[in-house]
Amino acid sequence: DAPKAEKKVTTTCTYCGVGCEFDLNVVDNKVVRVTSNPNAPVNGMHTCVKGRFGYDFVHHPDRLTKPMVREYLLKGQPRPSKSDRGQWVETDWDTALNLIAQKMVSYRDTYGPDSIGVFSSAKCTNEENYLMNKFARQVIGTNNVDHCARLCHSSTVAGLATTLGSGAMTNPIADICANANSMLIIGSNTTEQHPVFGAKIRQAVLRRKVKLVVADPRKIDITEFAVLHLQQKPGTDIALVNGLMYIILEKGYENKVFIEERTEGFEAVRENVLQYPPERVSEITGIPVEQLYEAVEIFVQNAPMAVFWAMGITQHTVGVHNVYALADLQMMLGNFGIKGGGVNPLRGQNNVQGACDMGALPNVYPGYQAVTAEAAQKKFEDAWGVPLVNKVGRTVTEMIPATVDGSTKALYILGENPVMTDPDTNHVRHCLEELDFFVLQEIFPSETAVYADVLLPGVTFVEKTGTFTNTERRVQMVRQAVEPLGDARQDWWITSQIAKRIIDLGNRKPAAAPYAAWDYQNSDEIMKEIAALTPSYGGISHDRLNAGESLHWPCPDASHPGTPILHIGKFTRGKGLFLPAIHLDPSEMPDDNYPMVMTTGRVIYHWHGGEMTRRAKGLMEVYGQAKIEVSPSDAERLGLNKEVTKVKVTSRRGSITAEAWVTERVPEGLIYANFHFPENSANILTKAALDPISKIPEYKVTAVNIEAA
Ligand code: MGD
Ligand code: SF4
Repeated sequence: DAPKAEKKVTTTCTYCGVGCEFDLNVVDNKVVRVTSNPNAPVNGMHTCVKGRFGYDFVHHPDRLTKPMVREYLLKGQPRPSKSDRGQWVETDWDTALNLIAQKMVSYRDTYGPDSIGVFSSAKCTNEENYLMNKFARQVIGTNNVDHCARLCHSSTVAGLATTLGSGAMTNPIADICANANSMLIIGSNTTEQHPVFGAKIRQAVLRRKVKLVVADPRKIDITEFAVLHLQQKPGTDIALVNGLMYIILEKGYENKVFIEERTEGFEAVRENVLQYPPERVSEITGIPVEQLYEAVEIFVQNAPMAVFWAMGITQHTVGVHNVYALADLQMMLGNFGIKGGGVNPLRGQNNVQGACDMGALPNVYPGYQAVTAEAAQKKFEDAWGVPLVNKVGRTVTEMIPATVDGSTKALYILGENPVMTDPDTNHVRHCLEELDFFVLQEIFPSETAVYADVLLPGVTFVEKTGTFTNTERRVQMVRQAVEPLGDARQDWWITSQIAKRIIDLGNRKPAAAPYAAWDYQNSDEIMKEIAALTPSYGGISHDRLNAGESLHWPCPDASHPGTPILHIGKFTRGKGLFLPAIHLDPSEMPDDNYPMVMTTGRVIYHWHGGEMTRRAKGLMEVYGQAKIEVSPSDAERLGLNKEVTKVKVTSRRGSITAEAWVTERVPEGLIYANFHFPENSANILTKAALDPISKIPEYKVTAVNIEAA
């Protein structure tokens, strides 16, 4: 029996982009349980298993509680060897922070600001992400700042920003579930990855008889609620969506008035789509022609239709074109700026939407103000008191490989675990060995920490105050419930201390300017600076959120109620831009040596690199080791049985061995693996093949060989 709660603190979940709110029950500075809060705007009384039971990582003995520096640095000696950075020594904050400042100034002076890279964190608050953007740009003088959106929805942000002018979800989930008459879920395992949304969609299907079409290479759980499951081969979504548009045009179902009045570029898409007749599409995708016609009838007879997608669409070398195709489809049907419609990319991390909004991206300041736009550059130069660069910086997927030729010399990473989560783990390890100087700000000694020179103890979401922005663009409070463990500090405090010391030590001193300083006393002050410089957050404040308001950006001023639905009357960019999407094969196709396809993702019980969920007892009891989904026919061919339960999977980059889960969720020729456990992470196998526009890796298609182990 858990003891009676001393106090309850309402906060926002740290795991996924749904943004559930709940109460942390605290006794003796310890969270003892999570209980529902009926006023929670997105989820009401509902949470998923991670939100409810996944919190014991907070008090886990592995937590970092002291700054740590490698012994060789404290002794002023050379690094023991490339692959060995030597002993950790616990130290005090001043020693660690001063050392970082000296090193960063020396790299900037010797090799230039672009020799330093900054990774921000979608696990951290808006306020902390804003500071990481300011740190890179104002303090260091580089646009080399990015975060894990690069691995997740960079294709969405790039694709929708070009076609619509705004890269975010257009309609809130409550609106869609109340007003859509049909839905297309394409490349989103909604019930496992956004569980509370998955439950709401199921309810809409059961109670309102919404017609659900699921397009997914796997028979994921939500297909049970679908009237139609389109089971395309991985990497063929462009052909599928172009094929649907072909049929829409063939039948004359396109919304001519909407196309005429609200869009441009339609002719180019019409011509492109004519290259995708249903027979060709069926050949590329493996979907029967009749099902393509059936899907179109469902969407047209049951308007409005809302589209949902996630990483099944974005994590491809054609990720951006996948997004163009879905935006084109919805423009063709006129499903924008209305209740129950729109394009709805489901963002993964709790605050990946906010981290993008806050300018933790190499091409934009907060609020998507382009670094290449003169007016934006001047605005931030005037605000921060330093000259800024107008050249787009490097992405996460470029900064790490750039260690090999020495263009990245030093990295400052906040709350990311690239050794587990970037593609091609062996190569990532090699690249991190090449780094001269690496500061990691974490809550745990992660797999990536092996390569760090300084390890700074940040705090978890229950020890900090600030805001997260959920996938619906809804800004919500995160409230401190317990005191930080040991000497751990709020992440915004740590970044500010490093910034101040670099400014004091170096020769890049800001002129007097309204937001030049780093003297924040709390995260509320940072939010005021964000609001002043970010038009879409202009009216957002901790005061309004603490008073019970739930605000969707754009919210330009203090009296604005927020904007739940985007593109009403006109698109953010003016007219919606139709852009042709061209089908190309994935970077790796199966061949004689690697005849199977592996696709990858998470399972409901774990979170990405697993640092937090592998330290949650309840979750480990249910899912304590990696399992690879294998189809019954492949299992039979491989000779899997009660005694032979493991498989060895090999790609051109490495191999892993793990338990097989023989299941009809995957068709013959396809396996599904996750990246939660270091010894058999799918990323040992994946390839760093990037979309040329968004630079996202193709996590969803890898050619592999599989044998019984
Ligand atoms: P996480 O495991 O969430 O993944 O990539 P990452 O962001 O690297 O790492 C976050 C780290 O932050 C953890 O180590 C955690 O301990 C730490 N942390 C948590 N809270 C805090 C805090 O408040 N302060 C600090 N300082 N640290 C904190 C995720 C990335 O992975 C994403 S977003 C996607 S969508 C990709 N998906 C994907 C896939 O589908 N397949 C494959 N094969 N790989 C993938 N990798 C990608
Ligand atoms: Fe947390 Fe997402 Fe689960 Fe809600 S659905 S409790 S936000 S992990």
